[in-house]
Amino acid sequence: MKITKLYARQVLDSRGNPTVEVEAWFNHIRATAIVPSGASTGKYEALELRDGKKDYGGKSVLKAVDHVNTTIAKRLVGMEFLDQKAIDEFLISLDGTKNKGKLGANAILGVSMAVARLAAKVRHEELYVYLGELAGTGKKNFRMPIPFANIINGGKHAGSSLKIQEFMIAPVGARTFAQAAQMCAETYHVLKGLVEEKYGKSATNVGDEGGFAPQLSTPEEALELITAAIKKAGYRGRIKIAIDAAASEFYANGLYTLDRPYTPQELVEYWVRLLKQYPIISLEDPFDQDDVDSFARLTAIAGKMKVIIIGDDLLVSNPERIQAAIDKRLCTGLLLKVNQIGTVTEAISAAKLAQLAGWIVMVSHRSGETEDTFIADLAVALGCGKIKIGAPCRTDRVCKYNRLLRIQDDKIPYK
Ligand code: 2PG
Ligand code: MG
Repeated sequence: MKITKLYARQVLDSRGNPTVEVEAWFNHIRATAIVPSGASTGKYEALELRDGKKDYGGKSVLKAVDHVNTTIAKRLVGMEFLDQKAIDEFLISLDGTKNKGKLGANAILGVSMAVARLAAKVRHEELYVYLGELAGTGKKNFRMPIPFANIINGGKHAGSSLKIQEFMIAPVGARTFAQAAQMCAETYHVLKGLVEEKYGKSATNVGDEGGFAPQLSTPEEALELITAAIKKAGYRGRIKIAIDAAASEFYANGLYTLDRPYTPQELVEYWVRLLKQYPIISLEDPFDQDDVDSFARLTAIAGKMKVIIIGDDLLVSNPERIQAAIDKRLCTGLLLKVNQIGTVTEAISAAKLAQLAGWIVMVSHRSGETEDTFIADLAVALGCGKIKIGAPCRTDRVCKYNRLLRIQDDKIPYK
């Protein structure tokens, strides 16, 4: 079965920035995909091609759209689409650069995801079933993931002075995904009340991922609020906490600037104190992407405390960087973002490599999202048991919860 038409257009993401939507066609059957976009992007990510002209403040993606409609369509129309690996390898070689900088990772990923959706559609399979086949997971390994809900937003995703980017809740004690979603939503609403009480009504405005963004300045303030909300919602012990520091964003000249400048060693000690004090189960990007010594130091300590250290900017979902991190024991978890690497096949390889090393894998959204729910299916297909999809607020986040609620009805077990 061959692709009969490929078409891309510019659409908008949740921040009102342009992004690439791709349609892949087989006769009258059409499958679409929309590419997400980050704000705290790692410096080793595949290249998101933006026009840099005056439209949309330099952010239009018409060049990437044009690459799909001309260079890529010219070669892909007529190609077998049931062979995802061949399609993705072809796209990689057509680009020819290491960071997908010629065609743009946004152009390539849009095509890669749309082709996978087309294949699932033509085979009358749910997307997660098809992705499971690509990953070689097998139906018995499909799992509903624990949602990691970012309910206090800071860093580049909010307008407060909180340097740490994400404070998440993880309903590890739920029995089903529906219960997990309910626990997140209820705690979120209790938190809203607490935030309003303490910081006033305007503090309940939300950041890019739907979490609240009150004027907090220390991580402890955020953790106290969340701990109180969990307790008041009645979920003490059943909801744990996770942090994404996105530390590359507050690192310069060898120092991390939080409430004051911290040396890498001071920051290691600070994290250990926080891990001891609060029910934190995972800590993402606690250090800058190049500060590998600190990653290794904290990972060794956190392992004994059963806390997962997750690499995001550090790994950029890139199998080569993941392998290096496995060898050097830099972390124990992979944050998997399809647009950091740029094709479905490479994203699946990244996940399998991490799983093989005994790491956990957490599939993740970007701060700039859309109505596309591809990552919900991917998490179920990989059976990885964890997904980061923001707060249960705003349709760009809620659509992932809702897709998972629908998949759950196929009787997929939780966790
Ligand atoms: C992160 C992500 C998603 P961004 O750092 O993990 O939460 O943010 O998409 O801005 O890189
Ligand atoms: Mg991150």
